[in-house]
Amino acid sequence: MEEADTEKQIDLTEGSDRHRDVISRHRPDRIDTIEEEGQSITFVTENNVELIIRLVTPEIFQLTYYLEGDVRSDFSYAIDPGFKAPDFDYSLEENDEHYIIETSSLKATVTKEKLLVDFFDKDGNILCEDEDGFYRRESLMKGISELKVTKKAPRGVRYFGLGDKAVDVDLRGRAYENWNTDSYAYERGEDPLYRSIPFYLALIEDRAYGIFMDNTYRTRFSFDRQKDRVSSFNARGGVMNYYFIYGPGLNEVTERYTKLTGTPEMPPMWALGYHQCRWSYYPEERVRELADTFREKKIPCDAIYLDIDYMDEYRVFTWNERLFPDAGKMISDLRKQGFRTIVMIDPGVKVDKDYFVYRQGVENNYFCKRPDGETVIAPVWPSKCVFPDFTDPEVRNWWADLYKPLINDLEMGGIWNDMNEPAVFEVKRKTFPNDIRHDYDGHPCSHKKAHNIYGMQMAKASLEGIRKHAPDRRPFLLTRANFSGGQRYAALWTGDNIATWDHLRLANEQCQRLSISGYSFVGSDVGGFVKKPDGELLARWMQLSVFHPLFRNHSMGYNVDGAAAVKKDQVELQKRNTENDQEPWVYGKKFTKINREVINLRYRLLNYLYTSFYSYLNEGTPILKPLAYEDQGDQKAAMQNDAFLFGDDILVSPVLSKGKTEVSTYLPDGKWYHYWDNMVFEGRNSYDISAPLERIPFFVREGTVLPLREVMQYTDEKDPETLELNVYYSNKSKTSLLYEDAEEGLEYKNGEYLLTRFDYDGGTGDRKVILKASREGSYQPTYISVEITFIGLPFEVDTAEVDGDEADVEMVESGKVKVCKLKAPAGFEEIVVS
Ligand code: MIG
Repeated sequence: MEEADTEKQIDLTEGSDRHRDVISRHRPDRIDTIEEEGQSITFVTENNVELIIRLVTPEIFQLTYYLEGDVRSDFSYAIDPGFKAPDFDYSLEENDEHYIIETSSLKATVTKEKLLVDFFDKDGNILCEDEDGFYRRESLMKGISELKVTKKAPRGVRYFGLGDKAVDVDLRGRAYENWNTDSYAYERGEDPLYRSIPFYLALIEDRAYGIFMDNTYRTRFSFDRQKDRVSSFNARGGVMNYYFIYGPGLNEVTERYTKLTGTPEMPPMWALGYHQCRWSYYPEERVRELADTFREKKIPCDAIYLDIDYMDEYRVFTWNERLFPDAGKMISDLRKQGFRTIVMIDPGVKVDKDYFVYRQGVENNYFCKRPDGETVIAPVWPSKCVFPDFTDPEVRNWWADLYKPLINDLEMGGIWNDMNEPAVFEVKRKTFPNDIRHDYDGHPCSHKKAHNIYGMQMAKASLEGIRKHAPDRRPFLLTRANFSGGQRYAALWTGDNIATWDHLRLANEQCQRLSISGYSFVGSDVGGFVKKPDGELLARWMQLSVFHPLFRNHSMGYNVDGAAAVKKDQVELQKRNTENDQEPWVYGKKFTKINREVINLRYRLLNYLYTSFYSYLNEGTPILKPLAYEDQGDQKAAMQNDAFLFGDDILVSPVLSKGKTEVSTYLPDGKWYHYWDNMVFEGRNSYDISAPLERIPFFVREGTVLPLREVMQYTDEKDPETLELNVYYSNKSKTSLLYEDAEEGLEYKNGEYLLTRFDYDGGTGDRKVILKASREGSYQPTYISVEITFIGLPFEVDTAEVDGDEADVEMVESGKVKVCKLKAPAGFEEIVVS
């Protein structure tokens, strides 16, 4: 249905017969010419719509539609500059109705009439069909109002991805917008939120594909919203430019998208430890007391955050010296206790002619301008602020250097970028007007185009600063706003959530969704940012977040008046108010113990998580996955919202409701061991699993070799003396990986890592299992022996051999199951137990 053209009504008030505006609509008609160049095929229709299909890989086709007058540019912030498109063979044929393009994996047909594009797998199974295909609408007065592609959404097709949308796992039945928005206290279903990832996946029967629209304007994705079996994606400007990414696995689609848009570098191990945050810890004595409490109570923690109040009246890159008289001393003392300090840096720069950041920015013309050249001034924390144009490389360099005192002199552990949507107080729009100008790396444009990448470019500038001023350390950066590809620069958290049970559920859904959208280094504010959780909610949130790559407790703390209620005297010392505390120890002994055990569990699992990062960085494999990723042909698995995979071999069934001490969980195909009592469960079934308050149920896949690390109070407290390896019996074979390196520093890039490949085989004889280890890389772990536990062996052990020598074994009861323990040198090659 076409919308009514109100603009075309005659303006009677003017007494003129002119239209208010001139509308034009474009739909391609018949293909007139076709041209092949390199791996690109260009179709031009008689009415001058041009479609370029670039074959990026045998599985990825890029489709770009141009009209007369469009600027041709392949500049993209999203695509990883390191991505290399390979050369490969393809064929181009034609019949009466179509052109047919085929690679070794994917086939696309283009209709000669109307330029409709359909995709098929190499066996000819349909993947995705255009419904109306390409459409563009623009007007003389407003420019492009809609650039759209409409596709069929057959019954049964499920849709996943799109970043941080606060809805259940399947996106079908709704439409979603991408426009980075400060969403304080957002609710389920609220949209848009803080970031834009215009990438989704679709599952048609058991075949998956993905679509990434590389367009930074406000975009909209609709999936059978009016039960019309149609899906569409559209943008408010720019060029229609999308990538079709074939699987056939969901996992492969995510991996391909992630490789196309890039991955970060290996995080320092400490960044995977537990983080404690609050708005805000001050003054210095309070921060020290916090640090001491963690150590006294023996609750592991690796990072402490300073929120905005550490600054001098919210001037970024300054300190309130009354609250923090000797920041350097404090940070180095915290470091000696094993804590990294992380500080917030906002984009808004206080308008103050005596302030060096403001002055430098003005002198060099670094702040965002209106079309006629005035600097835009908008209210944020310091009240009047100006905003660096992070889309200008020179501005990014300047910003990067502002970090020198924090990163180099103070050896700050990391940086936290907030409010970079960019958020603006007081106005309903919550951000800049659309006509603010940006450099866009030499492609000058308005905020309409740059809005969604503003936060990403701030993160890029910050990361450059951290890298440059601590070249030997691994950077840690946390950001709130971002765009596709921004996973290369920073970890992120899901923003200002609320301490409710539904938000715990949302945290689970949002983190899974971000992860399959290429963004795995994610977490939520544990316990909820707004309001205070009760002990049970905090404990359950802690438990879920053991399995989130970023594990950070954060809350509004004393700032109960609402985020925008800036008080002039905010920097004045407030009376200590413990009412809103949500540190792990504030709910009495029972909960303190539970929370301690939960954090300990995280530290036990660090090597496994670290290895999952390795796979994420190298293969693009998401660290969190819905169960559809495990067995996409299994309709029941595809319907699960709660249970998810953490890394490749752990399935987590979190408790997400108040008062529950049991979860009902579906397990996909194969055998799964309940971590806590080693009971084995047969997949493709649902089970009720007991989940007392102190325990989150999770399962390990049969045949897995699960590394377990010694619990420490912080990740580099000491060199581990040993590593435990749990081997979960299976009568089949399976490979598990273990990635290790120095956990900090960049030597791993020169081969100083150790990648161990464990080949487990339980299928070689009735009463026998074999575990082989092969290794790559030059890193030497500090421990010299490993403790191996074989779990679930269906036979009594007679002998165990380690590299041909008989070894002592110990049979012990563990939960309801007998397990067999033995020691081996760290560099063992083969163990046979029979
Ligand atoms: O307007 O810096 O999401 O984590 O504590 C609120 C204060 C500004 C919003 C962030 C939140 C942070 C808070 N910030």
